[in-house]
Amino acid sequence: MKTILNPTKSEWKKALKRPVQKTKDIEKIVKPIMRKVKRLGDKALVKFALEYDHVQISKLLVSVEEVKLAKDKVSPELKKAIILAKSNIEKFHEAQAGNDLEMEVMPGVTCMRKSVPIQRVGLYIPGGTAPLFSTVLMLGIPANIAGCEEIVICTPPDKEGNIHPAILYTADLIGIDKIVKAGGAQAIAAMTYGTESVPKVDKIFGPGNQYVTAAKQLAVKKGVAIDMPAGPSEVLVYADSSAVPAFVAADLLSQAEHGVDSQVILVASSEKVKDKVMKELDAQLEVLPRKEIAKRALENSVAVIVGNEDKAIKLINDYAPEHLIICVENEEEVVSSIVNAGSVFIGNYTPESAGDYASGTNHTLPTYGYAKSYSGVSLDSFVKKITYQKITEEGIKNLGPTVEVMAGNELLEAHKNAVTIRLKYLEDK
Ligand code: HSO
Ligand code: ZN
Repeated sequence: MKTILNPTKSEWKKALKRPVQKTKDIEKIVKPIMRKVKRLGDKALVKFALEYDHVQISKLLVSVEEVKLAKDKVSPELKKAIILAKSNIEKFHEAQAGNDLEMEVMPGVTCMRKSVPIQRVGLYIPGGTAPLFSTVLMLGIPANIAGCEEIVICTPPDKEGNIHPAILYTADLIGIDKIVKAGGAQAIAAMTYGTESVPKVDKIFGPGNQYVTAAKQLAVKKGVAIDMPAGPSEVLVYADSSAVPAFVAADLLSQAEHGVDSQVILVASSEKVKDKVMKELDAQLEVLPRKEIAKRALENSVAVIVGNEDKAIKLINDYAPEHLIICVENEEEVVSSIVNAGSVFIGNYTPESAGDYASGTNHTLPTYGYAKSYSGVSLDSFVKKITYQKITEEGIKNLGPTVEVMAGNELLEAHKNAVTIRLKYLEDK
């Protein structure tokens, strides 16, 4: 991890630059995959599973028996943990409902807005080195609460053609029964176009590698919405002498172990704070099973020493981290000054891991600086808002002349006439 001391804005901009994503090269690989899935449907999914995942799949859809078997393989301890996480995530996401509104803006003119579920959603759950069954909770729970009609999960199988038992257990627990053994760009293509086994969906959610991300971007061009643009995962920890160095180091490492491209940033109030964290980091890194991944992620990572709090806040808002951990004396003021972050973790006893799994907030968050303009996944992500209006005779009399004047001045005579004809009708009545 390299260190920079009291940087100017241009220095920190350079040091905290995210790695450039080579989207064009990846698109070149992904486009033919998308086309093939569109043309050949399930056949293409089977073919790509053999080619990329080295597994021959006889049935793409997970069967009831497979789910049953998986349930027996999950330990009671893990089941208990997943059930508790589910309860917290449900509570927090259920509380996000209920912002429908209805108001009479002037006599006889009523406007309404109602949340309506997105009908068909596709959830992508990565497999690979870390099977993210927690993501099943984070995406499946709000989809259920929103009332989405059709929910499909796509997730890659292992070399034996099986899905990780905890993914199947979790999906079953929240009532999702359509699980397809498909990963990578081909899974996104299947949800974009629909195949014999995979329904075409209206919106695709979930994290994934660069191929999945590129495929999601291409899906957008085909009229399918996505949760958000994505880049590698990241955390920024802002620490002063009130932070426990061992905790800070543990948080940095928890993000670093996600992938070699993860970025972790430490903003320390002094060199002393930074040194203490680094010492802990080195010691903790040595004993991590995913040490090699974390080590490489740390190579892309930076410690910044910023003595001045205002400047630290400016740097954080400029970087717009996916996860922001704040461990400083002046906690409240710093928290209230944050305007760009995916999710904020406050104080020594709030590790990012809590939000990753079980506190109740969602862990699907904007990376790569998108926190400047995107929110993380929430109940809102699974609904769209329809507006309604109802105008009475009295209402059209009150509002009509205004519309006539505006339409006339935009030189849109037909618009104006749609009002005039009604007002005249009422006059003649
Ligand atoms: N930190 C990840 C989420 C996750 N962590 C899932 C563990 N499992 C999102 O950036
Ligand atoms: Zn994580």
